[in-house]
Amino acid sequence: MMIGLKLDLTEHDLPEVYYSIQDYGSSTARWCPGCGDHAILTAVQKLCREEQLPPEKTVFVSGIGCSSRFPHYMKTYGFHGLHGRAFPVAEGVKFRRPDLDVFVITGDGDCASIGAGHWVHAIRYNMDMVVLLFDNEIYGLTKKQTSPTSPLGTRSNTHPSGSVLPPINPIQSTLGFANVSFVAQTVDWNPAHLFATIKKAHEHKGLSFVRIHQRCPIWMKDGFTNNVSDPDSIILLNHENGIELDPQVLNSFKNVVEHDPSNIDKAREWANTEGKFPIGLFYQNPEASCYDDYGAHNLHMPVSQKLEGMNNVLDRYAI
Ligand SMILES: Cc1ncc(C[n+]2csc(CCOP(=O)(O)OP(=O)(O)O)c2C)c(N)n1
Ligand SMILES: [Mg+2]
Repeated sequence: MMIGLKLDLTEHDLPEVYYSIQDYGSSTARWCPGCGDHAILTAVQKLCREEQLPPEKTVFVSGIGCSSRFPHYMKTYGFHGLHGRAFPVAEGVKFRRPDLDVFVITGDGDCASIGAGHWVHAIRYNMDMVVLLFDNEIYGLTKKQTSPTSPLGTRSNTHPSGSVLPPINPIQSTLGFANVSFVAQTVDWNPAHLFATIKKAHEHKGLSFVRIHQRCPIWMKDGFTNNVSDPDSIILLNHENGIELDPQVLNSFKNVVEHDPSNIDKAREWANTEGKFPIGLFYQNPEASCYDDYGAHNLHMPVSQKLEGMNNVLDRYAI
């Protein structure tokens, strides 16, 4: 019973449709308990809710790996593709459907090993999409093979006596690729920083590359334990144009340094840091050319007309 309560809905200017977190959640995630992927899923669903991304206009494209199961857990469009091939699929989607919000989900093996060629060119094409690299420093799905980001000496099924080659640093590499426009690093165990980083990446026009240090409690039990228990092992890159953090979150870091994300030389220096690892926005260049600007937009046709054209062509093959 509502006595004396007068609801004047016009005053509140309620949106016709409001998407809640539940509207983005699909089946229960089948990742192991304690896997960092759960935290990333939560952060992404929160972003979708905060930005009110229409599920039918949002696409998650992945390759193969534990992390690449991500699209199954989002009630949006999704494409769980082939190992290492998330980038070209996402580029195809974005080129033909610039109206869609595209996210790429890739693992360290998926991106930096079998998919490395596509990684280089995706950065150079700089199409408007968010790339989340789930870096657990191991092949998780196939149960512990050395990945290109495994620290030197990592014991795995492929290197029982310890890996013998120095790892690739995805931040350092990406900062070296032509036409790079956005590079950030975060960790799965700091939800505030994780969320703020993904949000900043989503705001950027162009390809936003975000490497997320991600825990794998089964195959890399000791990975990141020092960093999780000792926040001082992390250096926070801070700047007015960087990742926006609440003062409480900012104050929880002991090592905070000012880093202007327009300075690529400094960004490369930070990427080379040994021992402690820096998180935050390394580099952003909003002026970099976007290859999608030469796609559907450049045909001076509305998307509806393009779709009609595509459907006409496909109809020729209808049986
Ligand atoms: C062409 C091809 N080669 C190899 C495999 C086997 N395979 C599946 S997932 C995977 C590695 C996954 O590691 P990563 O990308 O780091 O993802 P994670 O499972 O750690 O999230 C490999 C080698 C495959 N599915 N397809
Ligand atoms: Mg991995």
